[in-house]
Amino acid sequence: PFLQNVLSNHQFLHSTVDTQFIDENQNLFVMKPVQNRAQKLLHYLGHVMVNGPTTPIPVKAKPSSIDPVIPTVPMGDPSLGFRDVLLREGPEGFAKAVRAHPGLLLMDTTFRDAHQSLLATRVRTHDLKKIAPYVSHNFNNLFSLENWGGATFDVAMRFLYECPWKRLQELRTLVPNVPFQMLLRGANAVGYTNYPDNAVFKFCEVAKENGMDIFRVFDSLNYLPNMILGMEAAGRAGGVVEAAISYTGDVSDPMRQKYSLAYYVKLTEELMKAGTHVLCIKDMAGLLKPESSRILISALRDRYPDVPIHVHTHDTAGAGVAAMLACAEAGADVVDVAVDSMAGMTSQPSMGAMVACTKGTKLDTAFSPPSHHTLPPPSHRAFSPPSHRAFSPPSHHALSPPSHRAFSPPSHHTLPPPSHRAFSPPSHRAFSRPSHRAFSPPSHHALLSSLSSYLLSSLSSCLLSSLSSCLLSSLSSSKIVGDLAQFMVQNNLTREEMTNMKCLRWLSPLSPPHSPPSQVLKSLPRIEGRPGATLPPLDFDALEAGLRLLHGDDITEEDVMSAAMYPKVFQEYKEFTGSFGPVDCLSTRLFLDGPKIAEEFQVEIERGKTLHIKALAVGDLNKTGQRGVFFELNGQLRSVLVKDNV
Ligand code: 3PY
Ligand code: ZN
Repeated sequence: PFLQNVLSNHQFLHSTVDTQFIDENQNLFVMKPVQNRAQKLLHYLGHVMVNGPTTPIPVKAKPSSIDPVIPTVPMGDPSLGFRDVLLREGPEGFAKAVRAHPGLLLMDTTFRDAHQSLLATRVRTHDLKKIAPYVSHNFNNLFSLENWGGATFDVAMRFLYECPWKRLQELRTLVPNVPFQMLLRGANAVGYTNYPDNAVFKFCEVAKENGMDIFRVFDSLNYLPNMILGMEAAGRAGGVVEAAISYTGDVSDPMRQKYSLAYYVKLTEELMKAGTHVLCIKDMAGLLKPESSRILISALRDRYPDVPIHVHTHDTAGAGVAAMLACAEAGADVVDVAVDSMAGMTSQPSMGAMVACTKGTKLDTAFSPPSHHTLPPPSHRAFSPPSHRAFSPPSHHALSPPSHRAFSPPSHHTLPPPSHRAFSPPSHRAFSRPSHRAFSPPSHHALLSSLSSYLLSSLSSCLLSSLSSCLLSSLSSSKIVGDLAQFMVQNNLTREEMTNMKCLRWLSPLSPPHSPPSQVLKSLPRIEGRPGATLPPLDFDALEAGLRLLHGDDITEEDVMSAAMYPKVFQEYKEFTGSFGPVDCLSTRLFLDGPKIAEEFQVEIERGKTLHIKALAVGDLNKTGQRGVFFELNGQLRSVLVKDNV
């Protein structure tokens, strides 16, 4: 209003007023960065109000209209956890302590694989931060919290417009006691391509400096040279090295000899020689059954009594809890689970179920419900995630749902992370259910064709993205494998037909199993050996100088690593936040859907700097295809012009 008054003042406009004060205090008119950021955020909100979400959400989940209830934590530090052991005793001492631990240990994947598998990795730092203190206080006896790596690095920048490093730093501050774990795609780090070796080494070093503790290193094809490079990088950075064998086939089926017990034992021997601190079996397709679990884990436990064994699976077939119990009984030290509301289906088995199934046994996880309880919002009950409460004594059942939850014994397991509640029912629950078909050998042609839609909709994204860490080329192999599967199903093709097809060139450079590479690659160039070994080292200084030229001087070492992993994605992320400001400060509902008209809300853009915003109106379409969107910002009228894309 002040500016409007001045601008309509005749004397001011005709310079007949004394403006010496203004001339001498030009600095008052330099837009402060805060105002700049605020204006950019209004621009973002206006854009979402006019054009809808800026973030494609490939699952059918919709942002919930209910704001999540955040459970409170007591004042003071959380109890000690395994991270304290790690800091005190280093990776070797940590591994010993894990082996000596009497019960079954758990890794919670809720912050990484669970949402990568159910919600296309769309859970934002904003929400993870809100639930983090609760996790730190109540889940302090976890082996680790998987919260980084895999697809999170890429998606954070590409779709959430936030910095993956900031996520790590902020969570580290909020969770000082539980070890953090990440998924490192061997020599492909957190990308879909081959990097020069020095980029992988540097990446691990910076990750460790920012708070990462345990590096699960895998290669989707168990290509040892790629794995060993990743292990060396993690180890040299001072991290706990967890070498992960990708599991496929079925060791309990004598007819399936390609990936036999002997194959896994041999691979383990190599990884032990390479000095892994922890050994992981990574069942990224959810193929482990109780019997195969027993066979595999007891064989490895017998041969290597001192190494902690950690097992990862997906619950696609619904047998995850049974398989993980069998692993634990056969000598595994740690299994992966997700909080109940984010468990099951293509995600990990339910934490509540594992806790309940081991309670009072020698595998007791020592997880106990906290002494306080926050009622989940009603929307949560509408789609009932699996719940260990089904195991509760009958007297408890007498107070059955829905009202019983208001009175029920406190249970942290039913508390989803807030981010999950920010979405209404995840689509996977709406259209799928556990299916033993996840165990079917994919080469079974008749089955495959009947599975066409199932195949494409239910492969865990963990599986798909793991395939992408393939050594073959810079193309994303998950895309290649997906295309290949779709192509075969749609055209009703057998493996033999595929191998003999002239059009195979279309699929190059993927070589279907058993076909001679020459048939596929024809005259295309091929790489001998580990690709990273022959790439010239990355010049970090030159990269940093280039980034500074483009984006200014506040480029950090972490930004340089982001650009090294994903040059184009990083560039677009910087451009986006350059125009739209720190969108990571918005709540998930505002980020996805924008505010409702007349809604008032606060946005904390930095500690102690809160914007008070009210959405006022969206104007009519003007002649140039734009709309004015009107807000009140800290009590002042503001408007932005937004191009209407429809
Ligand atoms: C990834 O590479 O992101 C995975 O989750 C592998 O399973
Ligand atoms: Zn996984």
